[in-house]
Amino acid sequence: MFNLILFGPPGAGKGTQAVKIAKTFGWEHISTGDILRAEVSQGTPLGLKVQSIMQEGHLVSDELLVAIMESVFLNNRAAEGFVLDGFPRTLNQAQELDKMLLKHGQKVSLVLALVVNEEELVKRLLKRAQEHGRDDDTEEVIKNRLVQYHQHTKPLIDYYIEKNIYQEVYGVGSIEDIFNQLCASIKP
Ligand code: B4P
Repeated sequence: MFNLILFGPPGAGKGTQAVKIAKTFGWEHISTGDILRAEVSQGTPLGLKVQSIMQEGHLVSDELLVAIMESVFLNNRAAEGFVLDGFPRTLNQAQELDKMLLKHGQKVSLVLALVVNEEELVKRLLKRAQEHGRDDDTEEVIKNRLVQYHQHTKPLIDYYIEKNIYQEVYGVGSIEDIFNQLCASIKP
């Protein structure tokens, strides 16, 4: 089983590329953002709990995310690979993911990071706000999401460099060119 993490700040193109990679390699695409948004739109107890946290651009608790991911893995045991998009986002989530995979004789195979400058990130997310009206794509909330990224998620880079499974791809340019570069790094 190939376990790929697509890594990067909000707006880097993780969601966009994860869909294409999953389709090309026949793997399961797991977007924690999509899972949480579906819970919110269905008004489930979990959705009600996380709605305001997401609207403010904060991170949902590790405990909830780890429980969600555990059930996703259990429900997809036949998958040949996973593309994780938006998870892990904290050191604790990364450690819990390792433990979870180890329990099933698995490990993270590769972390591919999309590198995009902050000006471009904000531009993309504001454009998406105009097109799709996502609650967390306002200027104020985008700023907070970037702060959260720098404080909690960016430190994961060192964690994965130490494990020798971290690679970067420049994430500015055409979606197709970036996709081709990502694919060139994936060797299942
Ligand atoms: P996510 O849904 O993961 O949101 P995101 O980080 O903004 O990434 P997204 O996938 O949407 O952006 P993308 O780069 O694809 O998370 C939302 C919230 O959920 C978080 O703030 C948090 O509250 C919660 N959450 C999720 N996971 C969590 C976790 N593990 N722990 C705690 N909380 C969690 O695309 C951005 C835009 O750029 C798109 O409009 C796209 O069309 C465009 N784009 C893509 N590639 C481009 C390119 N090459 N050129 C120009 N535009 C491009």
